[in-house]
Amino acid sequence: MRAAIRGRRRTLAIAAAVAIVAVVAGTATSFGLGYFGGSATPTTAGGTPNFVEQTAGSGLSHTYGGGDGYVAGGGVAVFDCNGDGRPDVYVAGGSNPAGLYRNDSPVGGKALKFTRIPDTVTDLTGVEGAYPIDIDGDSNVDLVVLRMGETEILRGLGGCRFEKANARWSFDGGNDYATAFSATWEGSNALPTLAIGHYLKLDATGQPTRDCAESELVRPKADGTAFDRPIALSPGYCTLSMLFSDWDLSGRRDLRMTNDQNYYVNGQDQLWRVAPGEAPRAYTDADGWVSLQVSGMGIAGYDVNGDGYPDYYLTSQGDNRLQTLAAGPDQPTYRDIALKRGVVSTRPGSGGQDLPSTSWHPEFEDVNNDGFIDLFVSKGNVAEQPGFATKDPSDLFLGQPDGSFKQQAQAAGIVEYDRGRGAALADFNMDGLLDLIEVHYGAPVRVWLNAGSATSGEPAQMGNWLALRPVQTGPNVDAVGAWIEVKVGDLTLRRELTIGGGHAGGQLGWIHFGLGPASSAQVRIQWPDGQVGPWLQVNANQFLDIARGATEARPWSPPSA
Ligand SMILES: [Ca+2]
Ligand SMILES: [Ca+2]
Ligand SMILES: [Ca+2]
Ligand SMILES: [Ca+2]
Repeated sequence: MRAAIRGRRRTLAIAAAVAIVAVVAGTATSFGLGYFGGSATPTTAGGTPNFVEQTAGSGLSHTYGGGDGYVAGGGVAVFDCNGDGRPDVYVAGGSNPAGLYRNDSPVGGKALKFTRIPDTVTDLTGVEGAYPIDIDGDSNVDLVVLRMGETEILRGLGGCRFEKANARWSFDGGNDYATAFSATWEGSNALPTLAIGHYLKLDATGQPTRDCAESELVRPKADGTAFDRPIALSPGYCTLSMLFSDWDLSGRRDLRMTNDQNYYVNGQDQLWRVAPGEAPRAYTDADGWVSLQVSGMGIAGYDVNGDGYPDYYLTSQGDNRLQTLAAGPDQPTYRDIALKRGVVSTRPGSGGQDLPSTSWHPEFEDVNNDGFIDLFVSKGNVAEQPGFATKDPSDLFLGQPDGSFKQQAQAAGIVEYDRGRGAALADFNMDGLLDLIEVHYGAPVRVWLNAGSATSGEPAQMGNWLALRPVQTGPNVDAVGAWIEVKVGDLTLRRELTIGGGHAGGQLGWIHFGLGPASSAQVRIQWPDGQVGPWLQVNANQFLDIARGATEARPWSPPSA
């Protein structure tokens, strides 16, 4: 009996090995779509996806607006507030109340549907933006809500309900013009380290002055139950976006801040060295840091040039930047490759105005699932700022096999002339195509369904994809700081899991990868403490949970409609 079982196991093992060899050779045809090979390397650019606006009828009826104190906010947080796996949204309102919208889009359907969840806890006024983060690791996502006034931590209770939690965690929410946020878990701390970005100082009446405020770093107390007093990140240069990221792959996450040159004097963008147990310190030219002055609005990190180190896209007015590590990981020396790669985006891509653009939220995602990363950039005039385009539509740059990007906003169907602010690319109907939500200043939020290659009717897939969710035991249950690697033939896609960046809002949840023609891939997680998991063989077109220590990825099925 024992021998028989052993014999059978060996047969299975051999069969599995043969299957893997077949997949690697690209000859497996037992799964996947038609002629598509198993782990075929993406080599050709996909087509332009067709985004169909569905704002009317989506149930998402919301406008961000207000006076001078709200021209620079307008963020949206995308995360799952009720544990059904579908991404929900929390949208800033400025002087209007913010709004929580539960995602009720039918799974795999062709209509985006949202339901407003009214609640005095979340219907806050004065909201500039918000970022999702599970601060206490209880698997209910919490929110850090950036405001004109007190920054509020809202603790998730499940079922899209929240409670105010500043007092619970001794968090000093201050009374500021908060516009940026990022977070990281330092060492084995039970609570994260938070960075709150402040824009302008407020006067005695709470109105913005023209002087830059200092931002702050908030670390947990040693006993892990509460936050310590904020540490000023001085000097402050009017910060509009910040991002903890392991720029040198050292395992330490430093804090990049992009700052608005319209207000500072002798200022610049900043990179703070944040090492456990040490005071934060801004890198200087003596460290190799190159001074950079931009009208910094947003940050997005992605390894665009494939050298293993993240590059950083910075939105500005006139010319955006794509900063790449220039002299190896020993020094934070960056040079610009935005022009070379086709993403400088100085002027509007359409609309006919030959005036500089104003860019806000950048986001790297693969919207056509071809295996080449794409870049969305929201745009819009500050208010009525002269000298800058007023018809300034958002950009969609599609990544090409040669590493350049091609503007396709018009062809994709997302061109409109409201003043764009925060945004998110997320798969709201769970069909493997990333949909789009965009907040505007003084005009309604818009949502678009990504219908892929379909011009009408049912969405049609463009390429294969994966949606991955790494999970580990607490405190940092969502593995913020991990790197996800996806090997597709000869191509390895890598993403760093971060909280922060963008413009006044971010996402927590499924991490999306386009696979192009490949119907299978290998995935691997480098966990936040540096431990590297095994390569896991997975089939395409699935949602997969990857638990730390597991020897296979666990398929997750969305609830049926
Ligand atoms: Ca949900
Ligand atoms: Ca929580
Ligand atoms: Ca793409
Ligand atoms: Ca979708």
